[in-house]
Formats: sequence, structure tokens, C-alpha cells
Amino acid sequence: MTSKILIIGACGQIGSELTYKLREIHGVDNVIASDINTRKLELVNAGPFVILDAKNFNAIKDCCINHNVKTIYLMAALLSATGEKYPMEAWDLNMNSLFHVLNLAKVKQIDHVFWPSSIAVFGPTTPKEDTAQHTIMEPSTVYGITKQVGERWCEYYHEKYGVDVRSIRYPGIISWKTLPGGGTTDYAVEIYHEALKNKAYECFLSEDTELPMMFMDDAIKATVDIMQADADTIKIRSSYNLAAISFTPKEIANSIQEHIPDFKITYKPDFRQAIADSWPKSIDDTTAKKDWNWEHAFSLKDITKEMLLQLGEK
Ligand code: AKB
Repeated sequence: MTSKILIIGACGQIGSELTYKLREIHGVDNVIASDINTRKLELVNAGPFVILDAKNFNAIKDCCINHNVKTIYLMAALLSATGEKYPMEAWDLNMNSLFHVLNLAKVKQIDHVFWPSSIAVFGPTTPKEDTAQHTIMEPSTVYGITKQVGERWCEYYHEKYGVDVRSIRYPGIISWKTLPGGGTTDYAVEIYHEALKNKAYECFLSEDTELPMMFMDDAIKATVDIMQADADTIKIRSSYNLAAISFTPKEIANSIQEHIPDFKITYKPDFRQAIADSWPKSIDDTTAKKDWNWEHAFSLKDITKEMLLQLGEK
């Protein structure tokens, strides 16, 4: 039986687009999408799909045995804003799902693991500009703590048990196919929907809050590239810094106004402001560039053009 790829959390913002991309590369039948429910029918009907709880070790193991899964992309997680509301649930899901997958790799049930980390691993004491690969990391959110601890465990499993686990620290991801949910950077997607629908958006972050961001196509390319790279080029087994662009709510609003001149933005910061304030403004990704030739393609101008076009058609 050909070996298969399993995507856990395939109905989420990144998981859904990753499923389509990996099916394009490896063939529809070789990529199994899974999630805790069938909330995204379009994806559920597009190829092999199993209902899978990322916290259930036996269910993941059975799925790997039954379908000869050798590679897992673990995309299920509670993000930063939801994590602050449900700290124990975030810890439970984010950590246990990772252990389940790493332990399957440790006993050689599977051969390769992709696990996403985030800029949330950084905290208020981290230098904010061009944040380095190796720097102070004292995250102040539950989500950030799970990602930082997860990174340590990934490196540990690689060093001690030879597990081939690869990871990148995603910034905020902007996409039009699937809405994000529960993140602090979600405003940068919502704003396009509201600009087209109502020509107005009330932003939950203040106008000058600068954060690292990236278009989905770049994020998917990075994910595919790091997984296709030769194992010996992947020198970092915790997680790679990854950068594309940085902007503020005011700057994204200006770029929308170039297409919709009467678009209005107002600001009403909520609890997510403190989360955003604890994160870097920009990221230094020299190591990813050097080790596996990472390069982003989309500028803010490109993203705005594409988002308004695609959402407009939708
Ligand atoms: C969030 O805002 O929580 C995520 C992230 C930066 O990891 N998008």
C-alpha cells in the first residue's frame, strides 16, 4: 500500500489550503484530511476524510495503521485569543496532540511530522524589531506557552529519538478561502470581508499596532518547502523564524482605501491588544533563508489586490 499523508485539523484556516496543495502534489487519494467534525463540507467531500479527535491517541494510531500513514501535519490548535478564554483546553489540545504524534514517530509508526509554531513564542521581553531566531522567549499567553514548550519537545524528540519533525513560526496568515478563528491577527482577514460588505470596520487593535503577517500562498509554500528539503539541511528542530511583511491596522486600511476610497476604519481595542503588544513587530528569518532557501513573494499591495478580488467574486 502506498504511504499516505494525514492532516489533523484539516478544516482550519491553514489546514484546508494545505490539504488542497498536498493533494495537488501527491494525489487526492494519498492525502487524508481529518478534523473533529465535518464543519467544512466542501473539503469533506473533496477527497478522503476521517473524523478524528487530535486528543485521542488511539484514534490517530488506528488511522495511521489502517491507512498506512507515514507523514502527519498536525494543524489542530486553540489560538491566542481563544487560549486566553480557555487556558486548560488550550494546554490540553495543543500539548497532548503534539505528544501523540511525536510518540507515534518515536516508535516509527510514522516517519515525518510537521508541527506549526508561531510568533506567539515571543513575549514582552523579546526585542521587537527584526526578532532573531535565538533570543529571549518569555511568552505571556497560554497559546505562546504551548508553542514554546512544544518547540522544546520537538527538538528533544529529534535529538533523543531521531524523530524527523519540522516546524515554522507562522506570523498572522491572511487568506480568503477559509476564515481564521480565535487568533489575534484575525483582524487582518476580517477587515477585507467588512470592507467589501459594509465599507467599514471596527478594529480590535489600535491603529499603530504593528505585527508580522503573511499571505496564505507564502505560508503554504513555506510548509511544503520545509517538508521537501533534505533532512540534513534542516538544522533547527525546534522551529524556524519565518517572515514576509509587517503592517499596522492603519496601513492595511490605507491599502484597502486605494481600491475602496470610502472605506472607514475605527478602533476599539479589546483584550487582544495586550496579546499583540507582547509580540514582535518584525521577524529576522535569515536562518530559514540560508538553510532551505525560504523567500516570500506577496507584498501588502499584492495581498490587498488578491483578497478584494477573490472575496469579491466569492
Ligand atoms: C494568532 O493570532 O493567535 C495566530 C498566530 C500569530 O499564531 N494567528
